[in-house]
Amino acid sequence: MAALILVLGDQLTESLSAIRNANKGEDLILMAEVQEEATYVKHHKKKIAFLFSAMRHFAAHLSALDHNVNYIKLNDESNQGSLLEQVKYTLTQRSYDKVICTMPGEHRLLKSMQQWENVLGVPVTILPDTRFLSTPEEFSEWAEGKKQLRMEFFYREMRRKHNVLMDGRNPIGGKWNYDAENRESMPATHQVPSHSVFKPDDITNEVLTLVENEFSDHFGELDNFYFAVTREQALSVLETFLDERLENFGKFQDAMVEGKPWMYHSHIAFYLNCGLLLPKEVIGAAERAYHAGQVPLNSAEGFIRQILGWREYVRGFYWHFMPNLKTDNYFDNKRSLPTFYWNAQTNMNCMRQCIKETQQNAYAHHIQRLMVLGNFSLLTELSPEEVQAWYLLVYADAYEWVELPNVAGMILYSDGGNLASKPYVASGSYINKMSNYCKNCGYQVSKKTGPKACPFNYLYWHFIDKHKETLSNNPRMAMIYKTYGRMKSENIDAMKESALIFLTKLENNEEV
Ligand code: FAD
Ligand code: DLZ
Ligand code: SF4
Repeated sequence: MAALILVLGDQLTESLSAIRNANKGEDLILMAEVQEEATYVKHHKKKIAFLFSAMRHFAAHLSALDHNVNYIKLNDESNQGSLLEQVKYTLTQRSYDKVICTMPGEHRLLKSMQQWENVLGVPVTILPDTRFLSTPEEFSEWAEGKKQLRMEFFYREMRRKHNVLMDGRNPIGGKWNYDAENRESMPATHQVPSHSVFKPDDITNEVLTLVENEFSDHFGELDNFYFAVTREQALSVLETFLDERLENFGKFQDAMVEGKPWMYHSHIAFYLNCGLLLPKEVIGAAERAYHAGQVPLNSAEGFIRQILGWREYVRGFYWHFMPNLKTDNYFDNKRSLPTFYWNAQTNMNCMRQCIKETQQNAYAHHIQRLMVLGNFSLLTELSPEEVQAWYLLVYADAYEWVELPNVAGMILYSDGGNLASKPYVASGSYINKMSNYCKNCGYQVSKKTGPKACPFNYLYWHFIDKHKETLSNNPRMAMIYKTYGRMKSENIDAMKESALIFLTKLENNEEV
C-alpha cells in the first residue's frame, strides 16, 4: 500500500501528520515549487525566496532521514505549475494506492483538495494539522451559543487546558493579562539588540537568482536576505530572542521607532507558520525563561498570549467564519489601494516608514500593521478585498488562516465585530505617543484641520461622525462619542471638510 504524500511549503516539519507515519521504504514524499502558489497573489520576492529555500533545505533533511523525496523545482521540466497537476503527473509515473496530505492553511486549497479524489481516481486522505494546540472543531464548540467571542476568554481556557503559567486553577501572579504594563514608548537613547541575520548559502543563492528572474515584477526587495531557512537556524532565532529580547518584549511591545524595524519582537512568525518552529516548544521555552528568573512575568505572559491566545484564536476564528469572512464588508468600503502602498511615496512619515520597511524586509511588527497601516486603511475606507490581498502578499509570515482574521476582523471591522469589540481607529496623537515618526513628517500632528494637519486627526473624526448611527451604541465607544457630543459643530464640519479633500486626493491618486 504505497502512498503519495504531498507536503506543502508551509508544512516543513517531520512531525507533520502526513509524514509522521510514512513508510520510508515505500511511500513517496512530493514537494513542489509551483507558479500557482507563488502567484495567486504576487507574493513579496523575499517571501518566495525564503519559502523555496526553506523547502529545499527541508527536502534535503528528509532525504537524509532516508525518506523517498521527489522535490520539483520551479524550472524543472516536469514541473506542472500547480499542486493538483503535480500530484496527477506523479501518479502517472508510478501507481500509488492513495494520496495523503495534511490540512492546508487556506480555505481555497482545502476546498480544492476535498475534490481531488474525484479527479485523481485514488483515495485522498486529508489529515488534521496537529501542529496547533487547538482544533477548528474545538473553537467552534467553544464559540457555539456565545453572543460575543472574545480572545481573552478563549486564551484563559487554553492556559488552563495546557497548564501554562498556572498556579493550580489560577494564573500565576494572580492576573491573566499584564497588558496594562506593556505600553511604554522607547526612550530616544535606547539601544535595541540587532536581529538575527543568516548569510545565504548555495541553496539560497540559487533560489535568489531564480526569484529575481521569475518574479521580477513582484513587490519588495530581494537584497539583504536575512531569514533562517533550516530548523537549526530557526531555533537559533528563538534562542537569541529568549536571551536578548524577551525581557523587554512586554514593555516595548507597542513602541515604534524610525529606522528600527525589529524592536523587541521575536521575528519567529515566519518559522512558526511554515513549520520550522512549533508553537508548543516556543511557549514551553518562554515559560521556562520566566521560571528561571530570566524574564519578568509581564513579558513572558504577553509573549505567550500572542501564541497560545491570539495565534490559536485567529486560526479557529478563520475556519469558523470562512468563507464569509473573506467577502464581508460591514462598512461597504470600496476605495482602491493608493499607489503609495506599493512604492512608499507619501508625505505621511509613519506610512512611509512602515511601507518602506515592509518592502525591505517582508516584515513589519504588530503595532505598525495594526495602528499605522491598518488604522489608515480603515479610516480611508479601502476595499477589504484589496487590503486583504496586500497583507497576504507583502508579509513573509502571511497565510490566509492568520492574515484574514487580522485584516478583516481586527483592522477593518469588515466582519461587523465578531473578532474586535470595537474598530481599532486612532488619531495622530496615538501614533505620536507610541513612535517618533511625527518629528520627520510633512504634516503636523498637533494640527487638526487644514492642509498641514495630520490626516489621521481629521480622518478619525470623519470616521466617528460617519458611523455614529451604528457605533455609538457600542459601550466600548461610549467615551469617544461623549467627546464627540461635546465638540462644536463647526469643528466637526471643518474636520469633515479636510477629510473629504484628503479622500478626494486619494481618489485621484494625487500625492498625499
Ligand atoms: P511577535 O510580536 O514577537 O509575537 C510573537 C508571536 O505571536 C508571533 O510570531 C505570532 O506567531 C503570534 N502573534 C502575535 N500576534 C498575533 C496575531 N494578532 N495573530 C496571530 N498570531 C499572532 N501574523 C502572522 O503570523 N501572519 C500574518 O499574515 C499576520 N498578518 C497580520 C495582519 C494585521 C493587519 C495585523 C494587525 C496582524 C497580523 N499578524 C500576522 C499578527 C502579528 O502582527 C504578527 O504575528 C507579528 O507581527 C509577527 O512578528 P513576530 O514574529 O516578531 O511577532
Ligand atoms: C506561499 C507558498 C508559495 C509562495 N509557494 C509555494 C509552492 O511553490 N509550493 C507549495 O507547496 N507551497 C507554497 N506556498 C505555500 C502555500 O501557498 C500554502 O501551503 C497554502 O497557502 C496553504 O497555507
Ligand atoms: Fe503619521 Fe500624522 Fe505623525 Fe505624520 S503627523 S507621522 S501622518 S501620525
